[in-house]
Amino acid sequence: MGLLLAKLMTVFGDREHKVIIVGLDNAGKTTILYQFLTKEAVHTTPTIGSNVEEISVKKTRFLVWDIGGQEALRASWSTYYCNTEIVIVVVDSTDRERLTLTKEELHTMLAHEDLQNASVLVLANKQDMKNSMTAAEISQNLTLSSLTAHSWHVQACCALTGEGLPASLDWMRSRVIAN
Ligand SMILES: Nc1nc2c(ncn2[C@@H]2O[C@H](COP(=O)(O)OP(=O)(O)OP(=O)(O)O)[C@@H](O)[C@H]2O)c(=O)[nH]1
Ligand SMILES: [Mg+2]
Repeated sequence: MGLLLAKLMTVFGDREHKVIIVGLDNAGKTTILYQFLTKEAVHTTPTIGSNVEEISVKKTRFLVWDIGGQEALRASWSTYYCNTEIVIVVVDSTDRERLTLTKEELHTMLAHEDLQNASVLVLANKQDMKNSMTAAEISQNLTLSSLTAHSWHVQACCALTGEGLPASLDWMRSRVIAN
């Protein structure tokens, strides 16, 4: 009965779902957060700490935490994990040099017990840049297929235009409804 009630509350939008946005500095996390919220590209500065906004998609409410990605801030990511239902990992698709570092951060993060039930959305951002890697290349380099314990999805996007972001929100909504 409790489970049924929780599911009905999810469908009818009474419960807020916690989402965190992580990824290396300069990946485009804050730009994505505000593109989700305002459907516009905002001017950003490097995030020290975090930003948090509520985003509604067809009555499903997400509380979305955008966390600073600079090296010194990454150790604090774990303080945001508790009760997270969806982890968004933003990748700068032009940043080939640091993709291995992203891979390490991703797999370390997903081994954390607080994220055992979280779904993972990888956003291959900056697709407007002509030298960007494709979503498939990023998926392969991050070895996403090895993530058997987590539901995951990779989506190409451009935070400046918003391309790919509505599809991302639809996937997020389908995940929380399925759970
Ligand atoms: N060309 C292009 N630039 C982008 C895109 N998304 C973000 N940027 C730019 O990338 C830079 C960094 O964006 P932010 O959103 O501040 O990056 P961040 O991941 O929040 O960085 P930290 O807060 O330091 O972790 C900014 O100059 C953005 O305008 C994109 O899709 N295409
Ligand atoms: Mg930021």
